[in-house]
Amino acid sequence: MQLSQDELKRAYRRMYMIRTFEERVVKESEQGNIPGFAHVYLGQEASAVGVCHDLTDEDYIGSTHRGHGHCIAKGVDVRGMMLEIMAKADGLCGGKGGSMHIADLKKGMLGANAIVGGAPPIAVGAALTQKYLKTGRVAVAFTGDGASNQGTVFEALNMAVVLKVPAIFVFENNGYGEHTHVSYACGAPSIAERVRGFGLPCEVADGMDFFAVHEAMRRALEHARGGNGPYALELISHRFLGHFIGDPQAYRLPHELEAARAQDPIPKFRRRVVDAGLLQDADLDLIEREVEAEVEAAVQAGLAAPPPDPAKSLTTDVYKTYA
Ligand SMILES: Cc1ncc(C[n+]2csc(CCOP(=O)(O)OP(=O)(O)O)c2C)c(N)n1
Ligand SMILES: [Mg+2]
Repeated sequence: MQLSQDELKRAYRRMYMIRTFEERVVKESEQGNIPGFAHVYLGQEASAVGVCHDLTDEDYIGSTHRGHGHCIAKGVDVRGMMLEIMAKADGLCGGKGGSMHIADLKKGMLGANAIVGGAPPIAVGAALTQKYLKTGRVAVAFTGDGASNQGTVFEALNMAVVLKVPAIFVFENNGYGEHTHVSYACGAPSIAERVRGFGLPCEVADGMDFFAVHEAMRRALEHARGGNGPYALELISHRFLGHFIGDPQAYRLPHELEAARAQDPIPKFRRRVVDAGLLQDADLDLIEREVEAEVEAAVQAGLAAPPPDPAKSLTTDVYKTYA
C-alpha cells in the first residue's frame, strides 16, 4: 500500500528518533547519568515503527524490558521518557519507574515490563475490554523470542483465541534471550508454527524492513478490527548491541554482528524512498537535524531536573489507580 509523504516522514522520524534517543541513553548511562539497568532496542527500530504506524492513541500496546522503541513508536513524549530514565521527578512516571517501567496511558502505552512474558496477558485483558465495549480498538503485545517460551504467553494466546478478542501478538525474534540463542531455548523449530498451534494466524515478516512489517501489521489490524479474533506476527530482527548496556557480547561472532548491521533498517528505508522518488535526501536530513535537537534538549532537561523528593513522594504511587 502506498503511503503518503507525510506518513513516510513520520515513519522515518520515529525510527531515527529511536536510534538517536537510545544512542544517547547508552552514552548517558556510561557517564553515570542513568541509574539502574537499560536494555536498548538499537537495530530493531523498523519493528516497533511498522507495528505502531496505523495504531491510534486509543489502541493499546504492552511492551517488554526493551521498551524505549515501542514507546517512541506509539508517540510517547521523549522528554518525559528521558526524565523518567534519568529518575527525575518530572519523568513520565514521576521518576519512580525508570527504563523498564515506562507507561503512558494517554498514548495507550500500557507499560514496559521487567517480567519477561508480561505483556500478552495484559494485552488480552485490554482486548477483552474493547470487545465488550465494542470500541473497535485493538491491543498489541510485544514479546521476545525468549519470552515466547513463557507459560503466561501460552495462556494468553489460548485465551485470546477462546474469547476471540482483538489482540495482536508481536513476537520480535532477535535471535537471543539474554545470551542464549533461540535455537537452543525454543523447543519448536519455529515460533510462528508453535503460535499457529494455538489456533490463530501467525505471519513471519522481515523485522528489519519497515515496509514488510507495516504490510503484515495492516493484515493483522484488518483481521482484529474486523471481529475475527487475534492475529500474530513473528518479526525476524537483530539487536545491534548486547542484552544490556555493557554486555560485551562474547557469545556473538564478529561476522554475525556485521551481517546484522548490514541490514540496518534506517539506511534501508532511506534508500528505498529516495530511489523511488517518494522523498528526497534533503527531507530526511532535515528530520534528522530536528530529531537530534529534540533529543539534545531532552537530555539537557533531564540533567538539570531534580529527582523525586522523598519527603513528598516516598509513599505515593505505591498502588496505582487506573480509574
Ligand atoms: C519472568 C522473568 N524471567 C527471567 C527474567 C530475566 N530476563 C530478563 S530479559 C530476559 C531475556 C528475554 O529475551 P527475549 O524475550 O528474547 O527479549 P530480548 O531481550 O531479546 O528483547 C530474561 C531471561 C525476567 N526479567 N523475568
Ligand atoms: Mg530476544
